[in-house]
Amino acid sequence: MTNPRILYIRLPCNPIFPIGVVYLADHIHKYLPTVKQQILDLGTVPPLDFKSTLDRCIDDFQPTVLVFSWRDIQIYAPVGGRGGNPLQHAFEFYYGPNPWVRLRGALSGFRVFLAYYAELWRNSGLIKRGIQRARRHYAEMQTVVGGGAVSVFYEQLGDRLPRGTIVSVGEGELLLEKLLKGEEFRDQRCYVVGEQQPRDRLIHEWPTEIEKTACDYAYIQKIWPDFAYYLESQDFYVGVQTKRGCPHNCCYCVYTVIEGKRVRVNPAQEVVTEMQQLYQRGVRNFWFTDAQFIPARRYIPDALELLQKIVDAGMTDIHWAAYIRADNLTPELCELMVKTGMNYFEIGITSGSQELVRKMRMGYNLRVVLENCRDLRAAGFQDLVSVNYSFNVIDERPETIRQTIAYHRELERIFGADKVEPAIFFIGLQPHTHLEEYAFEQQILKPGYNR
Ligand code: B12
Ligand code: SF4
Repeated sequence: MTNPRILYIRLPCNPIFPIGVVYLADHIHKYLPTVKQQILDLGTVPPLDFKSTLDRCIDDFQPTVLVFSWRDIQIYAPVGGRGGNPLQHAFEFYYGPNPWVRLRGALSGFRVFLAYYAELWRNSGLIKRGIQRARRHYAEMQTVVGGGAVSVFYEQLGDRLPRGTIVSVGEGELLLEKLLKGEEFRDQRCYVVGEQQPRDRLIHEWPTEIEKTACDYAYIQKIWPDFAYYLESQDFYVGVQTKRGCPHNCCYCVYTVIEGKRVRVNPAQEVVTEMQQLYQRGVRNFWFTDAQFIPARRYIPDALELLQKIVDAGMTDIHWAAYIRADNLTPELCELMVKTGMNYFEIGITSGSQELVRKMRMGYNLRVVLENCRDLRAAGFQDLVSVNYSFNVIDERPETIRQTIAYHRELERIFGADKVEPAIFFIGLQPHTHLEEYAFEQQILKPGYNR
C-alpha cells in the first residue's frame, strides 16, 4: 500500500481513556514512522453527533485503512449500567412482592435489553457507514476491527460486519504492522469476513510478544485533536499498561486466554517514562490497565520495582488504581502502594465462600486476602475498595450468600464501612470459558446458543 493513512476510530462507549488505540498508533509510528495516522474517539462525542463527526473526520483525513476499536459489549454492571439497573429489574421480576412490581421489573428489564441491542446495531452501523464513506475517497480501503469486545465475541460479530473486514483477536500491533507492510497477515490472530471462517481455537493461539516501550505522547498529541478532553477534567484515570497476561484460570474469564497465561512485564523504566510524559501534561490519576496488577506472588518484585521508580521519579502527588488480587500482597508492598498514592482498587473475590471460590477455579485463599487487607490498612490505606461479588455463581445457596455477607462485614471492620463498596456483578457468560463448558455439560445451554 503506498502512502497509507490510518484512521483509528474508538467506537462509542463511556469516556474511558482509549489506551488500546493509543498504543496501536504509538507502535505503528515507531516501526513505520512515515505512515500518517489520526485518532477519533467517539467516546468523547455526544451521541447526536456520532455520524456527522465520523463523516467529517473521514472526509478530512481520507484514510486508506480504518481501524475500529470496540471496547465493550457485555454490560454486566450491577447498577447504573448504560441501560439502567439490570440487577434491580431482575430481582423485581423474579422476586417482586406483587404483580405490579414484577411487571415493572419486566418492562424495565426489556428496556435494558433494547438498549443493549440498540448499541450493537449502532456500532455495527457506524462501521458500515465509515466504510462506505471512506470508499468514496479510496475504493481499495481496508477495514480492521478489534478491541476488548471483539476479542471476546469475535465469532458472533463476524455476521454483523461487511465482507472483507478483518476481525482481530487480542493485541493488534503486529497485525497492523504486517497489513501496512503489505505482508501476509492471516497468520496473526484474525480472520477476514466472508473469506474464511475463524480458525478453530483461534482464541487459544498465543499472542506474539512485542517489546513494549514508553508511549510517545508528544506524537499522540499531534494525531489526536481531542486528547485534551482527558486532560482538562481532573477526574479521569488515564490508562497505563504495566504487563500483559494472567496465569490464573477463573472459570468465567477468557482474558487469561486472550492475553495468554504467560505474564509479560513491561520494563519498569519504560512505564515510568510514559507516566512522566502524562504527568508533565497535568495527569495525576492513573489506572494500571493490566488484567491484574499483581497476577501472582512471583510478580511482587516487579510491582515493588515499578512503585519505587515512581517515587524516585518524584511523582509524589499522584493517585492510581488497578485490579488487585489481594492474595498477592506483602507488608512492604502495601506500604509502597499507599506511599505512591493508590486510592482505589477493585478485588474480584466473587464470593465469600471458600467452597465456591474453589468451584469457580479462582485460586484465592479468602483468609489470606483478609490478612493482606489488614496489612494494607496498617500501612495507612484509607481510601475506597470496591469488592466485586456475584450471586449467580455455581452452586450458590442461602448458606453461601450468608458467608459472603459475613466476609463483607469483616472487610468493613478492616477498612471502615464507608470505605468498602460491595459491587454486585452478574457473572457474564463468555464464549470459550470453563463456565461455558460447564453450562453445556449441565445442559443449561446448547451449542449455538449465542448465534
Ligand atoms: C482496565 C479495565 C477496566 C477499567 C478501565 C480503567 C481505565 N481508566 O482505563 C474499568 C474498571 C473502569 C473497566 C470498566 C468496565 N469494563 Co473493563 N476492562 C479492563 C481491562 C482489564 C483492561 C482494558 C485495557 O485498557 N487494556 C489495555 C489496552 C492497551 O488494551 P486494549 O484496549 O484491549 O487494546 C489492545 C487490543 O484489544 C487491541 N485492539 C484494540 N482495539 C483494536 C482495534 C483493532 C482494529 C485491532 C487490530 C486491535 C485492537 O490492541 C490493543 C493494544 O494491544 C479489560 C480486560 C483486559 N484484560 O483487557 C476489561 C474489559 C475491556 N472491560 C470490559 C467491560 C465489560 C467493562 C464494563 C462495561 C463492565 C461493567 N461495569 O459492566 C465497564 C465499563 C465501565 C463504564 N464506565 O462504561 C470487557 C469488555 C468486553 C465485553 N465483555 O464486553 C473486558 C474485555 C473484560 C472482559 N473480560 O470481558 N474496565
Ligand atoms: S485473575 Fe482476573 S484476569 Fe486472571 S483469570 Fe481470574 S478473572 Fe481473569
